[in-house]
Amino acid sequence: MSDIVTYELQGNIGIIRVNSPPVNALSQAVRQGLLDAITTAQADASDAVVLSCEGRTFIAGADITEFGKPRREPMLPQVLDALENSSKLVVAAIHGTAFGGGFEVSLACHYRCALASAQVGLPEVKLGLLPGAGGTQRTPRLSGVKFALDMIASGNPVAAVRAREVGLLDAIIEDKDLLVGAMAYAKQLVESGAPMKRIRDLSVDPQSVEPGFFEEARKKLAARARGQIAPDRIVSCIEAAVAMPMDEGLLRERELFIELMQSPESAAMRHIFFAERQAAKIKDLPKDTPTRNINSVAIIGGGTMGGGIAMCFANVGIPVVLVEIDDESLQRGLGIIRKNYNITMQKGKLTEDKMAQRLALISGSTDYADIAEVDLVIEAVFENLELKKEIFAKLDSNCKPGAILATNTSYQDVDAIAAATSRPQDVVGMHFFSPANVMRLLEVVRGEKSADDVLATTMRIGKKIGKVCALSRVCYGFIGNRMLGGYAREAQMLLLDGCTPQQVDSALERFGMAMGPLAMGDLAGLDVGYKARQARKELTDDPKLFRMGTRLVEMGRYGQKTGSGFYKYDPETRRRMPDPEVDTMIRREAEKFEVQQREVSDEEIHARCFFPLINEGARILEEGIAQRPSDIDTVYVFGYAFPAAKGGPMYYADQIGLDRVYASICEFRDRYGADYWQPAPLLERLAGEGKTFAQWDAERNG
Ligand code: 3H9
Repeated sequence: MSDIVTYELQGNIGIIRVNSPPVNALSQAVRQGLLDAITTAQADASDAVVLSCEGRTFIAGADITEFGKPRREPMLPQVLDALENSSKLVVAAIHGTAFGGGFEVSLACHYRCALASAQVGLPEVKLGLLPGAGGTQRTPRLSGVKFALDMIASGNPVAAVRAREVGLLDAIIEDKDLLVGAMAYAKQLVESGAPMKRIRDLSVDPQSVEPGFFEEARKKLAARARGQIAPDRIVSCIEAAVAMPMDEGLLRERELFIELMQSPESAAMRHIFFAERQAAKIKDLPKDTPTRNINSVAIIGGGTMGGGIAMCFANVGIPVVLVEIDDESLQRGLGIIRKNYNITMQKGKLTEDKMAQRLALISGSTDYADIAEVDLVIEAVFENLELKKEIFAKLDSNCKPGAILATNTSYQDVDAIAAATSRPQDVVGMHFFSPANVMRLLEVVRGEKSADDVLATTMRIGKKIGKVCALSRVCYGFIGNRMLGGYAREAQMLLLDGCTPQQVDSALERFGMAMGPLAMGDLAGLDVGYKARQARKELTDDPKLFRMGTRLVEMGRYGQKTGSGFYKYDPETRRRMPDPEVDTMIRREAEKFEVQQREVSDEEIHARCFFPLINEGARILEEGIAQRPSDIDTVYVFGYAFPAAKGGPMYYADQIGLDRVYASICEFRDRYGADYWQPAPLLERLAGEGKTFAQWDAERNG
């Protein structure tokens, strides 16, 4: 037997231990080890077998690194059959996260016990997949159809106590030592003559499913699936669990699992899974770079952004001081935080106790002397470089040596801000996205002089507060906002060419964007972009540039906050509606600029909006602003709601071919001018060599 899976007999209990760091994923070696261990147990003196894992978690799923590679026996279903058909009673002992194939392993056991802190889940949908080792058939047999469908289609984890309530777990182990508790539980089952509970022997009562239930579920899921097929196939599997005997249901599940495994959508989502984890790694920093302790935080500025950031820290138990210029602003800021928590509580997502605990961690001050001892300060005031410099000079004279001084700026020069202090090595950018307590992305901006341990600490704390971190060097707008310029520009240019706002937005939403750029402009406020453009002297003075946004602001249409922008908004529901007044304005502008309006295809809308993203991404890579193409994908998926099922803009470009992207950009340059369209040198080179961004990245890293 391997070291990865061991088996030993203690008294009348056999113990299978999986030890395959970091997360005990079901690699070929683990599958083989499990099969060998359960086979051994059949012939020894054990009355029952406990399956447990070493390290931080129970089996966290199939080994995703093996996907797309040649099959290597034994396959997981064979291992599960051996567990389920074992003549000795098998008890899974769960700690950490029993996810995907890991939870499916436990479902093939006869009983499941877990620590209260454990979670179970079937997150395959987040990889464009479905549970492919019986999860769709066994889960509804235990928890009922509705719970199973919610759990599998959302991919969200279920806390052990809840899982016990719905029947997915049989016992919660109170003992601190899970193995001791699980062995006692197994003994008790043996002594009480508990039956070998094989979930396959249960069935789902068809009467428990209301007529039309699956149709309705399909419709709801399609509305939020943004073109993904996995949710639909999950419904088909659960339907099979109700309508078919176990073996037929398993076959159906396998067939649909294989279909998804081969889909471009799953390949893209798996790319994002690894891209997300890779993005947090800083190439030139050794793994063992020391980090500083962060036990207290101050936020300068109690506006929407500052308040949201404060909540991120309070949510993980770190005390935060919110600093404002006067008491009135402070009370307003604290009031917004309270209101936000209240809304979450009313939605049932937070208990009153938890809310009180979190609020108690947030205090306020108007005096910098009160933040002298904090470990991390995040400045979140409005975008004015002079003001930020002033604040950093004040932080420099008030904060203890070694405190990390971070700015949440979206655009400003982090090096100029750092230069306002005597300790630029302690300064870093932490660019949160709004609403900061919800959005997953955190761009960590590395200043010229940011110290290694400051960067390593910022990455660590970012992960602690639940963010997906990606590193950017300093430039205007960093990775995300810098790339966005051309995307937003073309969305408006398309209007001049004859598109309506809803045509542009819908085409991009059909592609999978959560919200089209014009509707997004209305949400953010058109006046915000208008003011930012006025401050940017380097922009071309072509009057057509952002003409529509400018005209709308001049008309007093700032977006949702004034009830109208590119659209008009229902005051009750905030639903967007096309506005004939906007269509007329667009036509007039086109006439003025002598633009011949025409029919524009979805394909052109995609190319005009996404290719500038890709082109700027190529420049960002060449300049070393982003470390890797996959970091850019991470930024776009987690910060800008680019569909994960398309893998991010750089991955998408690789799939459609850089030669095609390059050729289109050249065509647009000939049509619209080189001020707007100029292929990035890296794109031009790779297109010529027939390479992808991923290949370029792999070659660079040897
Ligand atoms: C499946 O199970 C299909 C089956 O239904 C059917 C089969 C027939 N495989 O996230 P972390 C690596 S689909 C390989 O930073 P955390 C990860 O890349 C799978 N590697 O840790 C990273 O590597 P590195 C269903 C994996 O503590 C390291 O482990 N399961 C896998 O923040 C640490 O990861 C899932 O989708 C894997 N399955 O979170 C669960 N998982 O250090 C996916 C992780 O080189 N995993 N790695 O960068 C997770 O959700 C989180 O990793 C977990 C730990 C919550 C477990």
